[in-house]
Amino acid sequence: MKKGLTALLLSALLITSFGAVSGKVQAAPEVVSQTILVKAGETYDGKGQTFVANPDTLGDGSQDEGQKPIFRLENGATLKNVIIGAPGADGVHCYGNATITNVTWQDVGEDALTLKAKGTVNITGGGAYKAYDKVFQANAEGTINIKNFKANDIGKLARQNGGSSYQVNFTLDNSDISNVKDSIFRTDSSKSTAKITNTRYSDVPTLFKGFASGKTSQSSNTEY
Ligand code: DGU
Ligand code: CA
Ligand code: CA
Repeated sequence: MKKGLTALLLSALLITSFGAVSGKVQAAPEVVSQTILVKAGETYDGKGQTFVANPDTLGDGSQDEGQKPIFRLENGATLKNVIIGAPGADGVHCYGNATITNVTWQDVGEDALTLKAKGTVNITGGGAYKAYDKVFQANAEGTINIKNFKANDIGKLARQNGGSSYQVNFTLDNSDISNVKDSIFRTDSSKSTAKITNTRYSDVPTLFKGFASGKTSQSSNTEY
């Protein structure tokens, strides 16, 4: 119908020009060829920009180990308002305490974020999608707190490095987790703990895997 088509074209034009004027059109992804370093105590605000790895220098986002991160956070650094697209390589590496706010992994690479040195990582907002295996990886003792987060189509939400016996405390609060292949939290350490509160989940075979008895708790969660 001619009238309908004209109206459609006109609205498309309006939306496009409104986007351009308001500056809300998504910029092209930034291709990162060398890991971006966020120094101790400093904040990197991505302002909603999408970042992808240069597969030739950081990694192709496959399950191959040894890929490099897109962001490396020193102790006490903050990463916020960042979208990590594909390829995601080895995501974000945290050396000590870190604050991760409103960071979304659209297509998780080898994994999304790794705790590489003792510390507490507070992840608030954002989400992780299409993780063949792990989203968050704890390769050092510490705490990983996940809040107001979304995850869909993942292997595990968080995994303590296989075979390690240090203590990791995991918490998940007020989040939406769906289509999980393995579990939400997994460890091999009898010292580690995990707690899930106020979370909605669907298609999750096991919430906790490998934890010693009495080390896990869950409350006010909804399975749908
Ligand atoms: O034995 O150490 O998957 O940091 C396996 C490896 C493996 C780590 C981990 C990671 O657990 O490479 O990506
Ligand atoms: Ca790995
Ligand atoms: Ca990794």
